[in-house]
Amino acid sequence: MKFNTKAIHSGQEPEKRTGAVVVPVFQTSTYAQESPGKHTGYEYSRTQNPTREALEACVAALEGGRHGIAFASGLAAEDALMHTLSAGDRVVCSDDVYGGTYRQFERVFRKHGIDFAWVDTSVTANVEKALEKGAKILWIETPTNPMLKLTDIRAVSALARKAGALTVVDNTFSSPFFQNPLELGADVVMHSSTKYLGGHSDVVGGIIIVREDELAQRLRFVQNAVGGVPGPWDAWLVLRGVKTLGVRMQRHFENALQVARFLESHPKVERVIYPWLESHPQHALARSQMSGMSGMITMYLASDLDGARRFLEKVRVFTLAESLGGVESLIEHPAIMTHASVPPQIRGSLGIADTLVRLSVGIEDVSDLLSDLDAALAAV
Ligand code: P1T
Repeated sequence: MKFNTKAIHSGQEPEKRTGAVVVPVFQTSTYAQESPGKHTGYEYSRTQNPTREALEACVAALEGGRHGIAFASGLAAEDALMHTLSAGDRVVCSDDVYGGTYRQFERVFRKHGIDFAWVDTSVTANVEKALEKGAKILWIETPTNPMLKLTDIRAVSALARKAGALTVVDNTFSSPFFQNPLELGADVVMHSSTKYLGGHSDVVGGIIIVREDELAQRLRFVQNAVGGVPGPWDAWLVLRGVKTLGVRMQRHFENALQVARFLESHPKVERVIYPWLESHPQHALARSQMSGMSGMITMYLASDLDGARRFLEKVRVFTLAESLGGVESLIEHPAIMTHASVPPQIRGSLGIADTLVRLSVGIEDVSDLLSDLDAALAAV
């Protein structure tokens, strides 16, 4: 089966008792047992829930994995992966990641004895060097949030395998429609399903996809033992979103490419970063490991913080808000908003400057997006 067919059918057989075509919301915390320990396979909703299972099976199929394990947020999914480690373990990690990922690793797990080495994984040689000291996990975000740097998934997964480390890819910025890390050699894919998977900015969620049964079992154990599960309604909302993932991503891509080209030619914009522009330094890598790009664009304004503020206050079709990946276009200021939890010095070294603006291009009519940006750029 191809992508859109899987998105609509995987894990979503008509319900057995009534034939309901849409997977029902099993809004129940517990399940009746016939005799102690004699049950239908469902005991308690933290442990098993049919709505959540449908979502897990569907996204696993989209990523080419065998197991999906869903969580209440992207950060809860990351937390579960970190809980498979022990004190003394080391993680080699992309230096440019979502601010909340940095905060969780540095401020929650470091004090439990996990060591994090932050490296620019867009340079494969840096990864090779960092793995020399050993690691349990190589954690990459590609494209990164917010600088849209890419890591060569094939190359670094092979290095990690040799070093005995698992490769985890945060695939949130691509979605499974444009990039499938497991097929490129990674061991684990993680998504904030709050973003493209859900697609409508109405639910927070996270999911992990793996191929190996043993690793899946360890993660299932953490899902149940730690308990960061999504409720059935939230699982249902993400599953509904996933059905249209393919058509939405195509439109995000079309719109974003036009917006990126428009911004690149605009005198108030100093530099546009979008992996599908020929000007992106890793455009060739983008074409070799992705089949297209989402609606995420980053740009430097030819201005200062005040100019950036005026621009962000002036947009009308774009909404000034954190998050991304919904049908509506969003825009934000990483240094003040999504990456405020990254220390200023590190932000500076990554390029997260006061004039940096991040766009999540939605699926509206692109002419309205272009005129909105043009009008707001006049205020810069
Ligand atoms: O917000 P949550 O569902 O917990 O997911 C965290 C997360 C993980 N990975 C990436 C790449 C992300 O972008 C995020 C969340 N990011 C935002 C809220 C944001 O505006 O960038």
